[in-house]
Amino acid sequence: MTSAPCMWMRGGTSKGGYFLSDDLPQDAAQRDAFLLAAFGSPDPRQIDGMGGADPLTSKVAVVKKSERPGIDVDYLFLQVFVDQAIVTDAQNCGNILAGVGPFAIERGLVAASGDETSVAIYMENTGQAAVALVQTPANSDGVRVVNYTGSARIDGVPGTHAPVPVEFRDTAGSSCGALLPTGNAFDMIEGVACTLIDNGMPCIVMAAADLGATGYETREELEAEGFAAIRAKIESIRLAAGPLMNLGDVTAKSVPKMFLVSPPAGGGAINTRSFIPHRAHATIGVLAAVTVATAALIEGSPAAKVAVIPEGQRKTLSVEHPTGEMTCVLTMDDDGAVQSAALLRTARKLMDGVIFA
Ligand code: NQM
Repeated sequence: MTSAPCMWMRGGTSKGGYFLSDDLPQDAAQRDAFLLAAFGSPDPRQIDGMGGADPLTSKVAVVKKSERPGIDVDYLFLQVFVDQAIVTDAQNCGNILAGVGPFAIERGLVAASGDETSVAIYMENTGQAAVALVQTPANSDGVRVVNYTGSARIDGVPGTHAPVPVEFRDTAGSSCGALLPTGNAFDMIEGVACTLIDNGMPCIVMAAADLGATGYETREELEAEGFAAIRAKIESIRLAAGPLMNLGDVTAKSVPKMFLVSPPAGGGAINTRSFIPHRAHATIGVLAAVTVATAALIEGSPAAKVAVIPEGQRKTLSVEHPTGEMTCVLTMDDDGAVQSAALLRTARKLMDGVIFA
């Protein structure tokens, strides 16, 4: 296969290619070879392909109509590594998820049903569901179409766009089998207190101060030579923690994500810097934000020690990141476990055409 129909979209603070499942090779090895060639990987500049030379812009959504009860579409997320010949389905992506509802309506997999269309999405990577609300007003011909313009603003994206609120339920243990795969609020790894946690994204949460960081560095500072020793320590913690999180050898995997947390600096609940897992994130992952916010609620954890948590069974937690914040609304059950998480994203159609490998 040398070409395929593809829509290029921004989903939240990420960007990538959205494909109908039928438009890609069904054999995973052939599909991955096609995507590597189409994105221009492996190459740090991805000069011979469509990838944006950054893990946040080298992403794929594969979407199909679902046969599952109560679900509209199935979404498989694929991370195309930039500088290695790897395409992995070992993680989910809540930012790219924000474009899946609009894409499904654009491609006719879901009929627009009112001014807002609810799209129930099964996330194949983790076997869990999310519901996205997409604006679908009628145009001058009376036809309902996806609207991308509006006044919703998310940090990390210039301007304002139509809101795409997304709700997740039952995300605990999405990839690790349990919220806390070791059963502990924290484990000591290489002398650092680490919460090994998965509420939608496998993450390791550590106090920035325990690693000799402030936690308020810019993305550039986190990726600079002066931070190399801390990055090396973070990677050796990650490799040691992978098997403890039921993820096996994570050398060539994009999970777990690595979090440095510190007290909020902008009136939020907690401040974060993340490695995904080698490049520093420009903002924060969606499911990663849900997971870190959940870590902040675990008594005795490094995150709880620096977080400012409001009272109540429904908590609005502003998770600060290098270029702003992401607000997560967590609803807890009577036992204090997080039952659902809601977040605001936006998405935009950038290009619709044919991609060549
Ligand atoms: O955690 C980047 C992103 C992500 C993942 C990454 C994400 C999530 O910001 O749900 O969205 O962690 O590789 O797109």
